[in-house]
Amino acid sequence: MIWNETVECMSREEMRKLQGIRLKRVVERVYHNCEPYRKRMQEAGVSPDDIRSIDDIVKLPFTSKQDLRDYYPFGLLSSPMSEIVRVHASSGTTGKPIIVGLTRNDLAVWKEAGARCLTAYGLGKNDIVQVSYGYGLFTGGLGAHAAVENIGGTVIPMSSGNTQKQIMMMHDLGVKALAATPSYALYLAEAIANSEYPREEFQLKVGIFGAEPWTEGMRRDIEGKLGIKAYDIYGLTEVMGPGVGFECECQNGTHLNEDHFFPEVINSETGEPVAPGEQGELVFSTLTKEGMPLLRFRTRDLTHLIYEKCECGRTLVRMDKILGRCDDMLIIRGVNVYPSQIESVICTMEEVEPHFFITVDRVNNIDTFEIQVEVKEGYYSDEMGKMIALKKKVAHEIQCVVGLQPDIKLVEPRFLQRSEGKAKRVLDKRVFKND
Ligand code: DLL
Repeated sequence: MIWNETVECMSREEMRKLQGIRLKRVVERVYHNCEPYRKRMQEAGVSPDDIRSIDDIVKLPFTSKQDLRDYYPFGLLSSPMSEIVRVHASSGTTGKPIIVGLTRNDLAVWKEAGARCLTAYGLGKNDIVQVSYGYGLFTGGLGAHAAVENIGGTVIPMSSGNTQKQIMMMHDLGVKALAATPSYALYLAEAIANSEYPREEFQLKVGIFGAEPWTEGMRRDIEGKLGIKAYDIYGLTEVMGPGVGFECECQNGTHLNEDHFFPEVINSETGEPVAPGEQGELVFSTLTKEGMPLLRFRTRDLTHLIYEKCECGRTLVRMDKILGRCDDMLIIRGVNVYPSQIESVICTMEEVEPHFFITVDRVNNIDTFEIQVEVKEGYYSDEMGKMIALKKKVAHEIQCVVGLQPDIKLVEPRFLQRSEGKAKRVLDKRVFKND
């Protein structure tokens, strides 16, 4: 089933025409309503009159996460605050999060995008969907929630955590689809296997998994353990949370809702578009957003685009699975973490040196997050109580900024290897697993 056949199966020519009209409109909007955009465009010598078709997009300057930080919290809004009905946030590279503001119409577009995803997964109004993405500033919970309501399904707004209750609800209410991070899905699968409920008693058939990279191996693992079909859902806070892209039944790439989110792939070093089909950094322009439209936003996600028509009948462009990132952002238990955030905390604490080493792994399907922190000479002590208190303090300060509790290992002064070049501060052991 296809939710919006007119758009999802539109000819390339028609789609480009629609994208061109919408691009012109959004460029006018930001130019007239958002000072930083106007300035940036003037510096680049481009005005709304220069945008006549979607091909003209390359004339526009890029936007980056740094811009969202520089204009924190509301400097990039293109609608008056009175039109903003919702705020979401995602982690930035230092203490401050990135804030986005959405209008009523933005929420309508979001739930339209979400409905296309769920329909592609074979879900409809008779289905019960358990949303185990976190509700709150993170877009996962509320984004998936609105999508289920839009297709007329029944949503169970579980949010994340409380695994035993998750399993009970899934079992007792006859849940057909689970929306969660793939790593949490794996964790749940193991917990179900160890629970009092036999797997045959579950109605679960579909997984709606995203918010972090996952491999084909992980897909097979989850599908086998839960006896379901696992689909990819892609999105990012700045552009629109879950629903920017989705897999269809062919599972041959992730379709992008390109009538709302125009994708480009560029060489991340030069900023030039790559040759068609070549890998590079994914860039999005929001074509219909009102609250905080983004022009040529650099996602830092690496992938390539596939323009051939898909066997499912959709013509919406597809992207390959996200192959990695061209910045140092880690996604740990679904939470975006930058080493620079940790550095910003450590550097303000007088008891520790500005030296640390992060190790991320996956044990029993749960991400582990350990940070070795070097204690300063005068603060290093044989007294256990003192060291435990310091460990707790460091963990707490980091949690306040990152939103995730690390396992702190305090080490003696000069324990960590010093680097002569770029400091190597991260070991991510997960990358080689599951495939
Ligand atoms: O993770 C939005 C989301 C929620 C998507 C629920 C899907 C499901 P952020 O927290 O801003 O937003 O993180 C965005 O997560 O740039 C990618 O690096 C990564 N990511 C998101 N979905 C996928 C996916 C949400 N399906 C960042 N595959 C993005 C791989 C993904 N990476």
